[in-house]
Amino acid sequence: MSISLTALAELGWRGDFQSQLSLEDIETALPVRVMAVHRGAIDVAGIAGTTRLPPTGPLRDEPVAVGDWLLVDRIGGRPIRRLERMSLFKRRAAGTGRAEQVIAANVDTLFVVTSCNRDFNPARLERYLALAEEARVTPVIVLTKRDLAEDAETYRRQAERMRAGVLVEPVDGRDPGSVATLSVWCGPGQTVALLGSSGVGKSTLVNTLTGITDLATAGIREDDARGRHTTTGRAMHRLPAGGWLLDTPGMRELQLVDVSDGIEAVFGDIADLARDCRFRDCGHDGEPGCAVQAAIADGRLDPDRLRRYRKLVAEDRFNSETLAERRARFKAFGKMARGVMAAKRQRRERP
Ligand SMILES: Nc1nc2c(ncn2[C@@H]2O[C@H](COP(=O)(O)OP(=O)(O)OP(=O)(O)O)[C@@H](O)[C@H]2O)c(=O)[nH]1
Ligand SMILES: [Mg+2]
Ligand SMILES: [Zn+2]
Repeated sequence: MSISLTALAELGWRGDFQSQLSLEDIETALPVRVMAVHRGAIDVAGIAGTTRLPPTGPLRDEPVAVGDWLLVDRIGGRPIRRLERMSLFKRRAAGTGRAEQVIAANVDTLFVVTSCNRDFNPARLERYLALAEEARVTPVIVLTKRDLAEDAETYRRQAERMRAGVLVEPVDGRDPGSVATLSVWCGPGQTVALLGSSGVGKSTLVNTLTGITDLATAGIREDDARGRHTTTGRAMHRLPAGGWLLDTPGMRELQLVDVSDGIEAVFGDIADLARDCRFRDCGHDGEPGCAVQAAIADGRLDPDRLRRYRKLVAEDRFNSETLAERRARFKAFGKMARGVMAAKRQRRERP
């Protein structure tokens, strides 16, 4: 049996995954994509349809995200290994350990959702763009509620300045005709995810894109740690255009941690200017020969953007450093605890 590449392509299979297969893999294994993650099991889809896998093999030792590609045994259907991801959204879990959690993998496009009204927030946009960059996902800024704005073009131009070359689409999220401009990113084999703060119109957009009237209630129900029922909905939803909408509640709580490269990329305009500052370590704070301040003085750079940049850098540094320190402390504690246990055992063993 040869692998049906068209069927796989519809699930988002790419050359980048194909090239990870050895000849032996091709003979003995089949690729499947993770469609939903439940506690203690995952749903995968491949050329043989959809199946549920128990947490064995790589699923036991390693967290798997919605959107991941796995290789499974052709005969037993058991998972063999996870393929390298083309993109990954992750976050730190809440609580003391703050382990890394994988949220969504192999996303092609991130719809960064914000609205054409007083909710429009440049700082938030820049933050989301930095997260997209870090996850290696192409962002598209979706400006909802264009019908409520007197001049949606003003918002579009402002959004376009958040990152050089970023695509911006103003839409009325309730109108299928208007949302149709997003269909280029929703075609066969394409995976999209959404990020945006409360009330900007994410659910409305999802409903219009999928044609499902209430996705929130179509989510997967499972018990949370306290035994309550919550709608988790960590799943991929089929889009009528042939693509996949990756819906995960974890996306909403993505924090700015370890995204310094993403920030530098989003604020590439400031980095470009800074190259012309007289001092290599210029703080753009009144030093002579500062190209950044010169750009502000003649209106090429918005002083607010420089402020927001500094704030994001500081925030990322604070979050990342604190976590590193915390990790080090836990490591030291673990070492101490193991030492105490070993000492106890030795004492017990001695007559
Ligand atoms: N006029 C207009 N109203 C919109 C548009 N998009 C969303 N709305 C309205 O805005 C409100 C909030 O939209 P939701 O889709 O629930 O927002 P959300 O982003 O899912 O919010 P959370 O679930 O809280 O994160 C609803 O009353 C929508 O009907 C739009 O493009 N135009
Ligand atoms: Mg919603
Ligand atoms: Zn400078």
